[in-house]
Amino acid sequence: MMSMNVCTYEPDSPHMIEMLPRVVNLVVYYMALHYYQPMFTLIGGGFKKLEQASREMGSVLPKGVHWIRDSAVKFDPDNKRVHTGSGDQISYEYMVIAMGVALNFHLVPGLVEALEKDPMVCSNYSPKYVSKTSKAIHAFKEGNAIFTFPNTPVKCAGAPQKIAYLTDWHFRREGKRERAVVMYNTSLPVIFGVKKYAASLMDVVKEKGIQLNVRRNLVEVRSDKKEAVFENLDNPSEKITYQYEMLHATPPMSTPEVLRTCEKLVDQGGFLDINRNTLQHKKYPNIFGVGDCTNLPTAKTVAAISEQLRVLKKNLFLQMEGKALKPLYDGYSSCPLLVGFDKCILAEFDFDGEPLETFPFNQGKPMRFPFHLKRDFMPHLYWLALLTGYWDGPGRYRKLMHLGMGR
Ligand code: UQ1
Repeated sequence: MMSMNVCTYEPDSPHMIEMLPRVVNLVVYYMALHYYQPMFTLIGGGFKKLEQASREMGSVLPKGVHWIRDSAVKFDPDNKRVHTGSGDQISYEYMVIAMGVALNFHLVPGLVEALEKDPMVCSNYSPKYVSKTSKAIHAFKEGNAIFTFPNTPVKCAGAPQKIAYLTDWHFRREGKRERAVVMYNTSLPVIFGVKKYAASLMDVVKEKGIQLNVRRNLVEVRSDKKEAVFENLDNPSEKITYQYEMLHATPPMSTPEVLRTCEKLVDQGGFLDINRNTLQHKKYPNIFGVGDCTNLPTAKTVAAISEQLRVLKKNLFLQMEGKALKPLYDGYSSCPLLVGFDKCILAEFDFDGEPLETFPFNQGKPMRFPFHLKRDFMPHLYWLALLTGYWDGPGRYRKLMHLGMGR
């Protein structure tokens, strides 16, 4: 049995590695590569290559961190232990759980088979299928290009529609847009959960002639007939079948099984049950959480994680020193919504869906500057500053940009 001070654990499908370079001394994790997943939209869109989004895991872990190439198979929070796949037990004093979410392609009958066999079925969500997307866009001739959003919480809630906009852009350039129906079928009742940006996105949808169907959930793919079956979530007995020429699927997501089945740690939805302002577990004060596996009621993005890291660093140390925690997290999250090749709406908002914009201009308007921020600047910010512990969100810059006024 090993004994360590702080243990953070990353299983097979992290959104980002969410670690605390100066605090963590143990990482339980077994993936060989680490992916910068915000780049996956650009890879699917044909503007970047998968190799540009990955690094060797060993090269991004901070020096001094002990890397256990293993997986957690059971949490035992009462005895402060984690059981691993190889039969070890790790005891801890404090634990940060940052597991990300699992991609459950297998929960949609026929989807895995379609992704494996049909070159026109793709998903930007998986490194296995993301490179298929741009090939499918170029191979498309005519018919329905269908994009889906599942009936579960997802990471990067903008990604399922961003690829629809990039596809529309390619179709126009290749002169085949009139022969295509670009259809976005979402389980949500709205295009986006934050009012201000939903209004801008509705203008984009109208302008591009995209068919938006709300409350539609993908329940089956029949690749032999090129059919995608959706249920109407307002009337689940009603099934709607569409013929597809191209299908971009966003899989249902959940926390990984080891966490989801640990009732002591999770809420009813299976997400790590933490205080939304301090990031401390609601029952176990020596456990904290960040990122996609938590039940923080905000959008699951790396931008959100960057702000959560600041709060986590502060509160974990306060807890270790026996002091009162600070309710610092306001739900900040951000989603750079690409609405074409060179235009972006930079959504930034809090728990209440109120805009928290960094720059002193209206970020609800599609603009070129945030596109460059997303394509050219963010990857460097991630590799060089976030993973090394220097970037903890744009909060302080927002105050500067607004000359100390506002939040
Ligand atoms: C951000 O901090 C971040 O993490 C590095 C992202 O992920 C790639 C983002 O997309 C965004 C928008 C932010 C927020 C930063 C600024 C400068 C607005």
